[in-house]
Amino acid sequence: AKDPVRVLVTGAAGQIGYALVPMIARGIMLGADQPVILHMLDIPPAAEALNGVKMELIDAAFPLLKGIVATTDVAEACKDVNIAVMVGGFPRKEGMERKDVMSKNVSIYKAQASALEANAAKDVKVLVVANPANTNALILKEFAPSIPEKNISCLTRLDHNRALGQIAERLDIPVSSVKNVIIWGNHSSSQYPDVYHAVIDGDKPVREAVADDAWLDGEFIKTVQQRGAAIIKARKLSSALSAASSACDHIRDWVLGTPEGTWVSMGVYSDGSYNVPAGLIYSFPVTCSKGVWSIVQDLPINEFSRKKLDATAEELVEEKQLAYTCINE
Ligand code: NAX
Repeated sequence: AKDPVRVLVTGAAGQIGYALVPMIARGIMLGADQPVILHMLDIPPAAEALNGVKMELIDAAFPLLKGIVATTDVAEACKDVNIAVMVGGFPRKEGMERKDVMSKNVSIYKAQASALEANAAKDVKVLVVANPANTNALILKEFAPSIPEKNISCLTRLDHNRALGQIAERLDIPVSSVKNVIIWGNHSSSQYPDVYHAVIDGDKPVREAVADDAWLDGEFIKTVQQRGAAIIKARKLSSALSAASSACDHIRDWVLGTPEGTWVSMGVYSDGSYNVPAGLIYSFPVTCSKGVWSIVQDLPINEFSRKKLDATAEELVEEKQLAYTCINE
């Protein structure tokens, strides 16, 4: 039998946490033959709720779940973890300035970066979900210099899956028939959902199948960009089950590899590919093999796409500057 993998979920008493931890304990993230030990972190005001989640995990009697660490101590939570899914953060509340939210998250991610660096397994893989996801991941990278930059990522897989879903709905085909959409850039409404390279049934271009450029260049993009807001409007709560499921997809593909001929979207540290400024956490098309992601190279980018890749990069440059202002204050 395999040794258990230690998986940290921060913000585990929250909505995404509640959907995510049972998926991990059922083997959806790391495979049906991979035992796990769950590490769950939340803050003291949520300690009682966190303990309730722990009680339910015990009650669910998951065969793969070999242990539970539920704590409000960051160092304890990070001890020897192999995978860290960072869902905890400071949410934007009505009337709050962007800078105030950034400042709160900068201090959280700075502290958690140090805790991971000091306590996690040396080859820990980190996925940041909490918003602003790309910039939180960048802060984490900057303050955990001994964690390789290749091991730090943020979640744009939900946006990727939303794009697959919209194409499937439009064509009335199963979502499994659609692949190779791309989310470029920031996990925000400036993201660019790109279907120029997407295909259905293995090789038919999505643009040919849909045969409606106005829809693809307009409503489709907007729907994906605004999907989070639409979910809040409908549910009066933000996306949780889809976010949790996509976080599992992200880690599973990263650890176990992407299928041949398929790429996915991940927010990763830019090396300057596609003329995206180096030093940002930016969502790219990636393939994964043996636990390592690589940016898919040499896709042709037309003028329409170029503008959108640049606009979302520009927003990330601004976020980075704002984050640094907060660090230096
Ligand atoms: P909730 O408010 O339900 O849960 C957040 C949890 O984090 C709470 O239990 C809170 O006590 C805890 N927390 C706060 N500060 C913490 C800290 N310093 N250490 C540990 N835990 C801490 O939010 P939820 O709906 O679960 O969303 C979590 C985050 O995911 C939010 O930042 C949200 O914006 C972000 N999202 C990101 C998505 C993505 O695709 N990247 C999509 C879904 C989601 O909106």
